[in-house]
Amino acid sequence: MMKLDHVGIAVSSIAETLPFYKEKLGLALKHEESVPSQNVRVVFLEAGESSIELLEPTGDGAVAKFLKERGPGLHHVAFAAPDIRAEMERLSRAGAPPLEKEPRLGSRGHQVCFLHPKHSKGTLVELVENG
Ligand code: CMX
Repeated sequence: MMKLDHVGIAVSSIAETLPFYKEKLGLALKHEESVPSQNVRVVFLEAGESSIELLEPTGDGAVAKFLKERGPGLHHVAFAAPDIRAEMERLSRAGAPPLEKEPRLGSRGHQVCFLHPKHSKGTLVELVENG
C-alpha cells in the first residue's frame, strides 16, 4: 500500500502563511529549501508520519502558473515510492505514465516524478523515493 509522504500547498507568500500552520495548528517546521530548477521556495512542516509542504514561487514555473490560474491551495499529493523506477514502469504499463521518463532530483535531495492531474481526474500526484 502506498504511504502519503506529503501534501503540497501553493501559496503566494510562505512568510504570510506559516503562522497559521505553526502557531494556530502547532505544526513544527522541519525543513526549508530553495529549488532553483522549479523556481520555488519550499518549507516542510511535520504532520504525523506525513508532511505539509508550502510552495512559494520565486519565478516563472509550474507553481507561479498554478497560482495565477487557480489561486492558492492544494497543489499536489505525494506518495513515497521505495523503488521509484519500478513504480514509474508499473504506472506506465497501467496507463498512467509519469510526466518524466526518468526520476529527477526534487527537494530534500530525493528522486521524484509527477503524474498529470488528468490521470486522477484533477489532482497532481508526485512520487518520492526517500529510502
Ligand atoms: N493540480 C491540479 N490541476 C492542475 C495543476 C495542479 N497542480 N496544475 C495544472 N492543473 C490543471 C490546469 O488547471 C489545467 O486544467 P484545465 O484543463 O481544466 O484548464 C490543466 O491541468 C492543464 O494542463 P496542461 O496544459 O497539460 O499543463 P500546465 O502547463 O498547466 O501544467 C503540469 C500542468 C501538471 C503538467 C505542470 O504543472 C507540471 O509539470 N507539474 C510538475 C512539476 C511541478 O509541479 N513542480 C512544482 C513542485 C516542485 C516541488 O514540489 O519541489
